[in-house]
Amino acid sequence: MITLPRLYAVLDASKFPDTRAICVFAEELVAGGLTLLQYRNKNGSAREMLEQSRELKRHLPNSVQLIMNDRPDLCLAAGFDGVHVGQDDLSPEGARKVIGDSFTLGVSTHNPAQTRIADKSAADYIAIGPVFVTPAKVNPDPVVGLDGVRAARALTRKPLVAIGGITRANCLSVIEAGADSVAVISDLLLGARKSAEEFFRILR
Ligand code: 3NM
Repeated sequence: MITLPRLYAVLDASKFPDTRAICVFAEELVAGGLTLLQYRNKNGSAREMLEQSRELKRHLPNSVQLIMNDRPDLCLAAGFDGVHVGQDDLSPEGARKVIGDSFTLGVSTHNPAQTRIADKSAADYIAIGPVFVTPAKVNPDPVVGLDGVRAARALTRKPLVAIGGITRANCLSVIEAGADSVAVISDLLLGARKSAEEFFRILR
């Protein structure tokens, strides 16, 4: 069973003007204690994703785990450590065939039926969300709330990552509801280092 750090940062490429800004942001997060980062780019071409993710890898210490969103092929091509798939991407089993057993594999779920299936799947960890209203996802699923986190916790012993609208102000309640880790986009964007440090302080 893998262990997830309390803070799971999601770097959404659409929030940055260029690759340099992406790398500076990631380095700041790492200076704030971050050890696991997902690269997410819903609008870029595969070529742009590969270029940006390779640059990220080049800028960060090898001790930082890098997770590719959606694309097992780009995970391998970029030399990342794992991939995170959604309900419309390759299934966990399909993704596992591409990346093999030694890579980390996560899957997004949004309701108990999906969490049950994910629990029996090839995924190493399960994400549940959106916990709260989120500004960062187009067409999000219905908010599951803290009760949704508790329900997911009851359905799986796999590491559970909560996502969606999580901030320094509400993250402790999410961990207390049973999540092992909180995944965050927006509340890291302003002052990355300080924000990461504060998440770790609150969730120690
Ligand atoms: N996935 P923020 S919610 C990328 O419910 C993503 O699976 C979600 O961004 C899900 O921390 C979400 O700004 C957006 O709310 C998370």
